[in-house]
Amino acid sequence: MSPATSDPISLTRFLIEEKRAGRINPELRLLIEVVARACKRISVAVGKGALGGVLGDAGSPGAASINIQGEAQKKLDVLSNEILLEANAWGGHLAALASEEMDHSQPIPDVHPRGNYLLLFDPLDGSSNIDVNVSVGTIFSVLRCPEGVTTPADEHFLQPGTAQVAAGYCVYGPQTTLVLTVGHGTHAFTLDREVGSFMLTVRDMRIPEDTREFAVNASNQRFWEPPMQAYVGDLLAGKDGPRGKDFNMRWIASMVADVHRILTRGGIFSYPLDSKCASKGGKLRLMYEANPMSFLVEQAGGAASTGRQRLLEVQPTGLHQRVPVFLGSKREVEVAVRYHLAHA
Ligand code: AFP
Ligand code: FBP
Repeated sequence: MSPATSDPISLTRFLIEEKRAGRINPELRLLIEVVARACKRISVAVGKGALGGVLGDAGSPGAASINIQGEAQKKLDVLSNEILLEANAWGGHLAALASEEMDHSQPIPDVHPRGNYLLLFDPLDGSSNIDVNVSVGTIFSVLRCPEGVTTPADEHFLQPGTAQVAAGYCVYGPQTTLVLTVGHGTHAFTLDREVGSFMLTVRDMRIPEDTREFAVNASNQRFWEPPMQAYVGDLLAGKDGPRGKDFNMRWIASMVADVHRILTRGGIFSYPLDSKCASKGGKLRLMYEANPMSFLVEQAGGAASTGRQRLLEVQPTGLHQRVPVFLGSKREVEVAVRYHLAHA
């Protein structure tokens, strides 16, 4: 991982240089700038917390607002969704957008010009953390609108993760950090709050191939499949067990924050199949969480799998489809996959 040079590079300059290098076109450049601008607004709202009146559940007392996932929405979920929708409606770079918080995708209204890209986002991931002042984030994924489609619908979004042209997340923590890939490495930009610009702080993040750290919600242990029981059992056995080394565990319950730690210092993140979520296919969302994070992780030298298949090759069948997820340090993900394939 190479630290940023002494010559400060803003996100705007970085994107112009990517365009000059022929890695992105002007439309994609604008799209990323608009998403980054929306993330700045969300960062301000998250930072205000109770002072901005944005904590707590959306809806009225006794009648919580429920999203398509069947989860009670937080006020900041709704606000972040509105910020992203409004910011992306009029720029002419998008054909349609889809959000984890909305039942269906939305084509860009006819009053605005339509572009060639499809944008998917989870406006505020890890929202159970908002009210307790722990890191949350925004995740996004960009696909091409299929050729000849003028009014995109849900089915046009059902492209495998390998078709993504860009992906990223913004983590709202002690710092606000945007992590981005356009398919040529994974790069981190820290928000300079005084200047209001995202500045390149890590070019080419690299995830160590080996690790001694894992992230899982251990309270689900009794619901896991046998291969996951065996895998974590061996991690916990430490240096006296078959793995021959001690492992540490971290779980923030905010995928953005957990993945950011793993991109920064290695580790394996897992949300496996369990008997509570088996009928849904898993807990995490393929299109809004697993695919963009897998793209970022692979571009940083890591790996991402369902336990049985490369995540980016899963053919989506629904906009809100769920999948099991294992991602992070390459060799550790390979070990987790071996346990799953051995029990196939
Ligand atoms: P919310 O955005 O609904 O809080 O869900 C966050 C999340 O999808 C992901 O970011 C976490 O890794 C995971 O759920 C946490 O799951 P547990 O509640 O089982 O710990
Ligand atoms: P650091 O400040 O050195 O990171 O230590 C933090 C801490 O003392 C507590 O804040 C935290 O609950 C605990 O260590 C974490 O311990 P462990 O590493 O065993 O999970």
